[in-house]
Amino acid sequence: MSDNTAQAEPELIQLLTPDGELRQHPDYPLEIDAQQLRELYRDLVLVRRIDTEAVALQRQGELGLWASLLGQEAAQVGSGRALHPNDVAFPSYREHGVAWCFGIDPVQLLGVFRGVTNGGWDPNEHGLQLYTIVIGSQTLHATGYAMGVQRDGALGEDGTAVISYFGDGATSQGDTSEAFNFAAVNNAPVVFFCQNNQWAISEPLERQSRVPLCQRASGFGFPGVRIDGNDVLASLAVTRAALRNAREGQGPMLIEAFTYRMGAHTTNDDPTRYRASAELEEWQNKDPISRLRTYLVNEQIADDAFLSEVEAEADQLGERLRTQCRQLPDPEPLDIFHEVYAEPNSHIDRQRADFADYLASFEDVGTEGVR
Ligand SMILES: Cc1ncc(C[n+]2csc(CCOP(=O)(O)OP(=O)(O)O)c2C)c(N)n1
Repeated sequence: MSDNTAQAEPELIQLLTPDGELRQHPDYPLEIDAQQLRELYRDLVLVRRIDTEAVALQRQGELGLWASLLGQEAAQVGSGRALHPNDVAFPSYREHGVAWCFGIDPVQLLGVFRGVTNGGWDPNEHGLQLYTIVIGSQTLHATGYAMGVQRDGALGEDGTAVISYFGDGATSQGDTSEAFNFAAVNNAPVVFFCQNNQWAISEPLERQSRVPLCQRASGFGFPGVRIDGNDVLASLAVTRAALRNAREGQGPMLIEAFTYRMGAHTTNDDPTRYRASAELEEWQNKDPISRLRTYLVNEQIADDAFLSEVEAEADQLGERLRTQCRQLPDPEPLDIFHEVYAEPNSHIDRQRADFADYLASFEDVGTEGVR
């Protein structure tokens, strides 16, 4: 392919520089007070601690797997805190920071990766749909839901906006292109939040797209922007604007959060086999937490007492997760058939009965041992 197909780099929307300096952006003015800034810092630190503990628990054999969000905390917390109570999110499997913003107890996330629950939480209770492993499929689920919101007339200031989280790799899935097109032609109230963490397991970004991902949106007829995904304030301001536009009936928007997966793809992966350590070091200098801490300290919004308080809270959270993860009860074998369909289903009933008979056929397991 000739070089003249390469595109100019789009603007990187950034409010907080890696050195911790705050700038206003003409299109995305941010109103935020000192208390809200401290809360964002607390969120980032606690979310990172959830991740660190979960990786350690997996190494100790307490979880089957974990998908680390290390490096992506700002993209997730900023966008998660932009959501209104009526908004609904469709996540991938790495959205632990978004789950935190929805008030999901992180022990429920551990339950998913320990394999002791079929889903983890009730989506109707929290507005966060279940984690999705089938890459890109949640973009279609989100778009369909958003079209439903539109048909219910549930738009407006107190209405519902929908957000779908996915990765750079997911943009190569047909589902994602179909979702973009459906959302565009129906003017659906959905925000596509792509965390471009530069890697889809071992596939680098240049193998996903010849054009910057945010520019994909224009071909479908809706706006797309690139934000600094390690800047929690850019993520908050731009997602807030996109959700507001969606609620007001202005249709979809694509946000490409330009970030980096600092850890492995999952605990099953070894990134040293396919990427250079210099790349990781470069991104460590853009760490999302240290830049906010620098800003808060320089502006005297946070003092040593506050920073130690947050650290102590993270220690307590870590201890609770270690204890409660080990206490999660193992499911009964027949629980696998729960919540497959919302309504009773004869196929599932038959499979459950067959499996119960099979279990009962073992000498040491009576029917009272199964539910
Ligand atoms: C439809 C489908 N194809 C392939 C896979 C296997 N798979 C799991 S994760 C992954 C990479 C996803 O990369 P990306 O969308 O960038 O998200 P990230 O893991 O980096 O957050 C792939 C190909 C899958 N889960 N679903």
